[in-house]
Amino acid sequence: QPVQHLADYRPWPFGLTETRLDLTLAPRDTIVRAALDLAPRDASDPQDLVLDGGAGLRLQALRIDGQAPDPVHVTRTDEQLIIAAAALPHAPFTLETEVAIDPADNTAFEGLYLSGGMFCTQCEAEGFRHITFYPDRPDVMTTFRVTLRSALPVRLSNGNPVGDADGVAEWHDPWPKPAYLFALVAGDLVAVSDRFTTRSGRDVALNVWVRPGDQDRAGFAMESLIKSMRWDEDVYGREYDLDVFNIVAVDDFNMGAMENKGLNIFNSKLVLASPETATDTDYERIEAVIAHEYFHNWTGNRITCRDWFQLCLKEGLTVFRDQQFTSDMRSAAVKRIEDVQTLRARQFREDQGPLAHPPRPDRYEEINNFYTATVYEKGAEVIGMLKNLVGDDGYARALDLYFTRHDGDAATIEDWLTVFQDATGRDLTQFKRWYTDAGTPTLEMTEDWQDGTLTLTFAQSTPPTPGQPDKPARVIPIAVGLIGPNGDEVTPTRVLEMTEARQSFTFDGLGARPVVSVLRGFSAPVMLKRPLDDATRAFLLAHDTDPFARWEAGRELALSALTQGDAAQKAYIAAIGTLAADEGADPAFRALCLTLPGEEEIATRIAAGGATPDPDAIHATRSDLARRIALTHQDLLAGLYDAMTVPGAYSPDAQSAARRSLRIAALGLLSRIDGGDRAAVLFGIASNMTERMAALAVLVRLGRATSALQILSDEFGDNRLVMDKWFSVQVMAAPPEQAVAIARDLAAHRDFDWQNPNRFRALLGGLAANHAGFHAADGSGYDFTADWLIRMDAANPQIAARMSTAFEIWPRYDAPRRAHARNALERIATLAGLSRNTREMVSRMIA
Ligand code: B3K
Ligand code: ZN
Repeated sequence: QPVQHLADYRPWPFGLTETRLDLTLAPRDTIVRAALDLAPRDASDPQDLVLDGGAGLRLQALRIDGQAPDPVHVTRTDEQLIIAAAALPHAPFTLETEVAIDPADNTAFEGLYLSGGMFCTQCEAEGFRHITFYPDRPDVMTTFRVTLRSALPVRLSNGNPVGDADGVAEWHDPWPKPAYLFALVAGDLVAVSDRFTTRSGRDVALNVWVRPGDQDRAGFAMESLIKSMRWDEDVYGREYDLDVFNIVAVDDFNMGAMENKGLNIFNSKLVLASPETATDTDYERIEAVIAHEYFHNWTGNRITCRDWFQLCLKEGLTVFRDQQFTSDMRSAAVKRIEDVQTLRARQFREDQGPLAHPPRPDRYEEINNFYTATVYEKGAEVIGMLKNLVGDDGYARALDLYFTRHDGDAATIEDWLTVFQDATGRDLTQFKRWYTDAGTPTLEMTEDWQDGTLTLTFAQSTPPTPGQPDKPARVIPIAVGLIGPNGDEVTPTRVLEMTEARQSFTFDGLGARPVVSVLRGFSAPVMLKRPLDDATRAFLLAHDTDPFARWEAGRELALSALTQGDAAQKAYIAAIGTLAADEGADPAFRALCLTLPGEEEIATRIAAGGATPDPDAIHATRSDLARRIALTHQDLLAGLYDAMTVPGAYSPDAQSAARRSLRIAALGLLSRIDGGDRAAVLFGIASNMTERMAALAVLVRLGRATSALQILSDEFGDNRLVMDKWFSVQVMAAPPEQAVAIARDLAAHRDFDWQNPNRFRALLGGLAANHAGFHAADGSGYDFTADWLIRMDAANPQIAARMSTAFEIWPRYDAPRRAHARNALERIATLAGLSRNTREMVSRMIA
């Protein structure tokens, strides 16, 4: 398939008014009968009917208005079925097809497949074409009627149930939708059920479907769904629009979850949770992803994307909405810091390497390669900036207009920006660059103080990215507050709008020179550089009223402690000691301040400064600093560790989780000097998985986890999700010099079911997350990963291509490492039969 270009978009030349599907499910020879009610858009200009669908579809019948067309008018290519215009009526007609497919052989988990005896589907982005011949593009929207035939007890599809008897279920979805939102499930499932009444009085049946035996771990998912439905009504005025909402948990799933209309399908790790098996982080993720998929009902389903270049229209907005939801359910300050950490670790990293692309790309070969941190997380940041610029009222008016104007549409980024322009009167021409230009801008700030006037001068620049050598200036909203020498805020937060490459802003009438708190709330996704001494950073860490800026001051101090000398370390250690002891502060915030930046983030920072990161040195320096913190503050940390227990039964709420996070932060630091004794005790007595996993990670790092690992596998050997953790922690937390050898041993373990995406990610993703281990100087981490990518590519291209991003920043390392990485990538690139997915990724990386 050639490169797809945004500029080549053309509407489909037919209208589609209804799709009827009839499936007889079987592991092999599932029969799919499809009837499509079509009409040419322009009868005076006859067009061929081009349907997507490749060699995997065994065509058994083809009829136009009940008649088989003359075979000379029918062509099949590797990826399409083409019926010549000459064989088509000039008026509305019905196309019927019948194909046979083999879900049991579908190891790519795209289209219709089997997972543990259950039939399920994944159609985004282009999976529907593996089920039947169809115009598989998001701008073709229609209603669906589906008949499912299967002896399995539960048979689900989109929309409302019409009937279910004698192994035949019928579903009708009245809301027009593109094929990527189609889904079906058939299996031996049980439901946790509840009901929800929408504010206009619609009574909705809610079900979370799981395998028998898993019901007691599905309650939290249901609670999260109900909270999401209420929140979307309260905050966005968006109601649910069907009589049922089904969620199904599936063990084999390529990503997190999928927003199919009325039938969300989830990776079981984002549904199932109990205190004994899931961590606080798992609970928070479940709540957020249930919300995300539910919110897609309006931002994604009712209003979808015109084409896949517009993917961030639905994903950026839906991430932004789920972030708002989590801030409302939990601590807004902590959530913002967590989101910035994720953005830096994943998106800034992506922007720094050969895979950098804008939130709205204008070319791709394989769209599944563009479900990235840039499309999702940066897509959400761009909306946050927009909201900053137009204000809360402007944002609310624009969103109302978006929903009224575009309900039922397949829309574009242009449509989205036009709504903001129309609702607020603001010209967004320059703002649009955030969507079309790749790269993380660097923002430099200098200060000048004279006679009561403070002048802040900012300079922005963005390094070149693939295909985009020149980067014009962008609009950057810079939230600034001023703090007086005594620690009081003298100027509350104000958003400066930078539009030039270089621009100054003044604050006058000031009595004494203030300390500048800048980029409050991380008001723009940029790398800020400002000359600031450690004492001033420590002052901000103590006094800033903006929690993000306060945390950021600590982060900057930590980075300076890691790269500068002894004095910087002393300043940092003293400052975080004060903060950790501050009983007035949220324990989760204190935990975030006590946690050192990760090795990956440190490497990204070093590379952004133009230097070459040395993974071994980063690892050693970071470990030393952690040890120094522990030595200096051992009494304080031991006190926190003992005090931050949570009495009573486990609860995943934010306050309890906050206390556990501070306790765990203290545990991690103390383990640098107590030999892991506390962790060994905690692993033995803790009854919740949060503390057990934290203790286990410490024990793995210290090489004393043998018996703990044994205990965990004896207890949970038959629980896939716990065993995924068991695999990943051993590699992720391993001493770097042993990580590859441990990964190799685990890959030979009888429970390493590599075709299961979660298990594969646990091991290979665990290694990629061990920065110094993956980047082992002898190239062994690269070779091991390449071997497995090659093997996985033959079974499941999406997973292989996704995991290949472990290499995405290879050019920033030293020459010997670069040579090893290039060899590994070239070994993959030259493979015969490589998938389009992995080929595109690897060729972009070695271009
Ligand atoms: N829209 C899906 C992701 C589909 C990924 C296709 N490779 C889940 C989500 O973002 O909500
Ligand atoms: Zn999404």
